[in-house]
Amino acid sequence: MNQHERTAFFNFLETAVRQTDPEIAAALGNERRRENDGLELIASENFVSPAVLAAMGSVMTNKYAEGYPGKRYYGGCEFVDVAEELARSRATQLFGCDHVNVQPHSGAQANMSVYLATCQPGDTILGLDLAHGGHLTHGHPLNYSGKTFKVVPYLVRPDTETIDYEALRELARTHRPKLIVCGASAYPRIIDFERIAEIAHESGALVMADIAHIAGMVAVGMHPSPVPHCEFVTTTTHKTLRGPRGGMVMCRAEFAEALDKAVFPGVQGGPLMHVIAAKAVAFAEALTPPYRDYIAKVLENAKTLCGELQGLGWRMVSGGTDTHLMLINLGADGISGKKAEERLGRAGITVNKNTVPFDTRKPYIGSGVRIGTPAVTTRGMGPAEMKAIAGFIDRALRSEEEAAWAKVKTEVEALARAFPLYGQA
Ligand code: DSN
Repeated sequence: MNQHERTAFFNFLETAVRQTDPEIAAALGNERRRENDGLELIASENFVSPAVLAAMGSVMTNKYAEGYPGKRYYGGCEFVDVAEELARSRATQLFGCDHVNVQPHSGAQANMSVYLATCQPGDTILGLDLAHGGHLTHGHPLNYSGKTFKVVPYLVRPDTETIDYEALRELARTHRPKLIVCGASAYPRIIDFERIAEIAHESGALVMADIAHIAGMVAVGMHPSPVPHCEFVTTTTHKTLRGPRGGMVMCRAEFAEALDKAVFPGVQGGPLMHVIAAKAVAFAEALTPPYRDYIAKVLENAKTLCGELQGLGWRMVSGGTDTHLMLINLGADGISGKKAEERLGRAGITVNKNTVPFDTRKPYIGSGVRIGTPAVTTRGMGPAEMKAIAGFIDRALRSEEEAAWAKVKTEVEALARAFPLYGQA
């Protein structure tokens, strides 16, 4: 689509909504403008293509299709079956897995399905601690995973702030878990899935790798794949994969039946067929050479942005990044992550506060901010823009006055508008 067609497409969508619901139409228009005019640096966010968006906003939202292609509990599924089969075969091709279930509505439900397929309530699981980069669904006490299972968290090393694989081995030997969960939400380094699988298997555990953040890199071979080593691999589809908001699970052939039963009827009812159609579109996009180039640029941009921030005096967790994300450690005496998120927000830069390893602040406050390059790279930004963005972040974080943030915001908007999104001028 060229710029003119994009503008017409998005205006049409908003006009269609405006005729029945002007309030939601206004919110949609404002969100489109917010996305266009600001710098989106939340590491888990991205901008989908018009094709993905169109598939999501399609007639397949109307269809009930409990079950799986060729074996549904409702009639009239012949075309949604086509969508799900395409999503499955493309995902299998993308990741080289034996089996995939593309129905999970989210990453949380993908993970829940694996727990249901492998564990009983009260079983022991090991997961990376939330403050050390893990995820709520990897065993946090407030999450179903922490409430249902006996969870033993593992940590990063205090010196390198990278996963302490030897301590993990000791925990596995001591606790004999049913499942070791690996993968992370806020971890900037390569994860050695092969080593974790070896640790798990030596203590009789299964392994689930949650690659929600790094799926794009795994798909194009720019991060080692867990698929040959781990029994289960879960992901979301909307982060680096740049598809619709949703989840999926890959597994070895021997677990296919148990997994499919865990997703439906175990965890979910009717699948979101419009989202599954959009997943198929995103996977087709991810199988093309331009997507590979995109991921290479995401990584290059992350390295550049991280290096520039370090040059400006900011301390980065683990001393750098191998991935699409980085974490600034603001320090126990510095401004909190919450305050940093607010300051950057006033300057038109969207990030999220985050805990850092061994944080003394609570998660809602945190001592860090997480920054990622997938969304700005989708807009076409490169190393020159990363250098400018590092300067904006530095100025916004060090300022204490509204006028200073407003000045940065003007510059942020000028940069953002030079890389228009979704047909905006
Ligand atoms: N909320 C996601 C993230 O930002 O990493 C994980 O669920």
